[in-house]
Amino acid sequence: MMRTTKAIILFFICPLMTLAQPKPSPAQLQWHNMEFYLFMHFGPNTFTDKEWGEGTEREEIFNPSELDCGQWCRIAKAAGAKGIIITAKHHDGFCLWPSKFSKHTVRESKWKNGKGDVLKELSLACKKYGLKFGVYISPWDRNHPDYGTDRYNDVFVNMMKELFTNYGPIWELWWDGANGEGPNGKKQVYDWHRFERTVRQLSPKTVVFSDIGPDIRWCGNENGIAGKTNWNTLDTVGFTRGAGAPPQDTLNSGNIIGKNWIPAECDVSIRPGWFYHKEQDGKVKTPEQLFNLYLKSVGRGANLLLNVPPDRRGLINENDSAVLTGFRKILRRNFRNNLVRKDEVLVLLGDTITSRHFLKDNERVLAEISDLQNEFIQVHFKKPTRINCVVLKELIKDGQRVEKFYIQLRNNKQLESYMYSTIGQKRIMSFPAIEASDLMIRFVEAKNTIKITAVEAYLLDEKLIEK
Ligand code: FUL
Repeated sequence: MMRTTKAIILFFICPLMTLAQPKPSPAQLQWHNMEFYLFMHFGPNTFTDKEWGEGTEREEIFNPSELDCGQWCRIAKAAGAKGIIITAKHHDGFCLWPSKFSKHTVRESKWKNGKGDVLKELSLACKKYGLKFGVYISPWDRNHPDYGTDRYNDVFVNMMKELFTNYGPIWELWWDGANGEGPNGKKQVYDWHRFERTVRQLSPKTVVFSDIGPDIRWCGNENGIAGKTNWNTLDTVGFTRGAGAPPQDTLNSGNIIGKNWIPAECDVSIRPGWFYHKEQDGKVKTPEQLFNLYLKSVGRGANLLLNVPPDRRGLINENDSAVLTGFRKILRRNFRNNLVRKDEVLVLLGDTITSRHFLKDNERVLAEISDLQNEFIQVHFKKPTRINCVVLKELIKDGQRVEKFYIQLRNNKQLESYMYSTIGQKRIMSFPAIEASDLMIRFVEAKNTIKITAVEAYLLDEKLIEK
């Protein structure tokens, strides 16, 4: 009798538990596949050598001599980036489009006699080159006369309406957390609920970034580095954007039992500053440094948003573009040759093979593991293979489940073990090279049945392994 009651209760509770596990929305799932895209900080600061404009800069200083958004897109494509997010309005309030709700825009500048529109040019170029188009719009506005009053919330909503109506589809919208004083010395009380409603109504497929989402969260630093433990889930109750955001280490690793699916995006600049400064032409990161950042962002299940600021000509500088080409080459060369053949991947229960790769729900699940004590993945290489990198992926469409696992690499003389925590969209693990006859992946803790969609191994250039 007791047993039956228990069974009935479990029958009702279990599906609920599964339901309660956060999962990505279709738009977030698509976002996860974007992996790497470019950020472009461009505006009056490009011409004044500032990082934060005062909002008092004369509009005429914005005057790129050779602006070519096609060049930005060609370089983004060549770098393997899948989209571009541009600072449509930074904290100085200058609009890169002729907004009807501001008098501090490209229309008031000398560029193309006030007839230019950077957003129009970039959104069209992105379409032409097959890149996603995203927009950064700073809520903080050091120029707008209404900033610090209720009227500014209308202004901000109206500006977003212009963006969605005239330049869509907008794939990602970026809300910066900074909230300082405006021209009248007052800080704005933002109507975030209204801002969110506006986006959802006008463009339900747009993913919205801010410190705490709703769709994408900040990774807690501007160095482009996600946590070694990186949960796609976050609790946001009691937190706000900006000063009231969760602690940076929480943003960096997420919350293991977080209620909302809000994955991390890692933003970082290819140069020391966000905006272009000539004196930083010699300080562009190297292709190897970018590869290292890739391992620490994409390789930890986050996305990489790499800032490449156009210069005063309105072009991506030659130094930056050379580095991006180099980065793409390194990526291609090192991840070209997956040394694991699909038929070498086994899921073992003791000595018995329990499953090979199979198709499920139209998703290619390579291994499904529910008995953590006894089941594990084994790659038995046909012949000993030198590797220093293993890549795993989880089927995150069903939620993020792996909490703790270790990999073991074996040959007849050596057994090396490395412990890790989360996997998520992608986990890239690198270690000193070893000639392995077998690779074992053993799971220690998980929230639910584990579904692995990729098991890969590579031999990276020795100097590229994660330090
Ligand atoms: C920060 C801003 O204050 C910086 O200027 C830059 O835009 C960076 C991406 O976000 O909060």
